[in-house]
Amino acid sequence: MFDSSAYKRRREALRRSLADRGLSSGTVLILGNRESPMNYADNAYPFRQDSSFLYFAGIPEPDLALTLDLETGKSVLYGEELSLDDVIWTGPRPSLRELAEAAGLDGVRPRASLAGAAGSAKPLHFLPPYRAEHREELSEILGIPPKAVETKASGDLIRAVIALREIKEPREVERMDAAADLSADMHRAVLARARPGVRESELAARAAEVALAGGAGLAFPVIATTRGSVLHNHDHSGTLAEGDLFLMDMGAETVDGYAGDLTTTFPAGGRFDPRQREIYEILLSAFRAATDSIAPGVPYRDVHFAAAREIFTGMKALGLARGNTEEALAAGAHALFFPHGVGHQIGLDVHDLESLGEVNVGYDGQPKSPQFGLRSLRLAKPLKPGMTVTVEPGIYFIAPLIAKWKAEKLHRGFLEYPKIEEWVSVGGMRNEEDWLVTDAGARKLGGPFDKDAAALEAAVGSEWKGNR
Ligand SMILES: [Mn+2]
Repeated sequence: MFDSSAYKRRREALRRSLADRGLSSGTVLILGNRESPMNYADNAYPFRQDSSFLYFAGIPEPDLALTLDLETGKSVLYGEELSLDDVIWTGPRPSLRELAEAAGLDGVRPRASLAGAAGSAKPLHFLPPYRAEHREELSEILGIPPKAVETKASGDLIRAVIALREIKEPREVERMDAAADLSADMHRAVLARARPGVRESELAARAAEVALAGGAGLAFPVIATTRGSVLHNHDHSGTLAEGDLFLMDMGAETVDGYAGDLTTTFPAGGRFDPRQREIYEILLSAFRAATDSIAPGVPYRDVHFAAAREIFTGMKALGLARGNTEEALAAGAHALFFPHGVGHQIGLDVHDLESLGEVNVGYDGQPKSPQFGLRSLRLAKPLKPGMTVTVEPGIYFIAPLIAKWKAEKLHRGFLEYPKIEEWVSVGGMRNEEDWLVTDAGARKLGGPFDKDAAALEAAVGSEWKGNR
């Protein structure tokens, strides 16, 4: 946890921001998460506190709730003291009063009294629930059906929380740097152990080992695969073979909840073949075009298109595409190779704030484009200093997608299907780093991590060569 003054200041800033939006009465309710059963009640998933609760109270314990009275500014922690029975199984934890003190909260009340207190609050401001138990609890508090709960979530609260959380404080940037560094260590460890014959699951395990040994956890389930053209491939049953590309998209979460999210693609045998190398160089130039364009005031949509432009231009140079690049980008032809967005905000959530609605977080409430490719862009709005984002262009040869577009004669003026089909064996690749928007432009989070082809080739399997 940070110092209690950090949380006090954040709650005060929230109250001011809501007042600026004309909201100065009623109560804000932020529900902490509960344990979530995996296959029976006592066998739970690893506990993860709600990120907004972490932001405003910092306490990583289950079954808590926080209220903020907008008139008085007083905040209350709702929870139950552990019984002796609990302590036998879980060990002691600080008393509620000590927890409240650590978070700079004004008082504590029994968790059981929350429904009554929240039910009488006029009005009650809450965030949209993403867990069934919160939907159910809010449904009971409000006396409305569970399905109606989302529609009653406070738009002003959503916008105020986004405005606060998306600008990282210096102490948060420090944690984001740490998350990026530990995530890079996971990637380096996998690079060092990779060679033909090693199983994907061994490399996934190696990555998790580094995260856990670093005192952290995983920010999201590991992607570690020789089939990089499957965008979110969580299968680890394959074995690395000479000629394969290996794609790993994984990151650590620090003990206080900050996420790293990096992707590296490298040749399993330590040498890109000529075609893989050509595409990898295009990927890196797309990546650099994207990071070079990050600056305050620049819409992230432009960063997306900076990468897309390099990819399409590169494909033209290889004879896989043709025509006017700007027209191709406007039509969405590049999305055959780059069907996802160039990145998203990152912070306490790996897709930061996504539970508050992608259109609110990434588009300032404006509608998203329905166009294939562009519709997967999670962040399009202008950047501000203090925002932390991922930059993750990718280039893929997705056989079913190519076959479908070819059959439908889609973007025939821009895409050379027979030529593209010759390159399908390259599969897919993505490169991802986490970046901070600064007053002057942007900087990478965490220390250097050389992604040049030669540097990756040298690092692959170094553990076996004993040269590191
Ligand atoms: Mn990402």
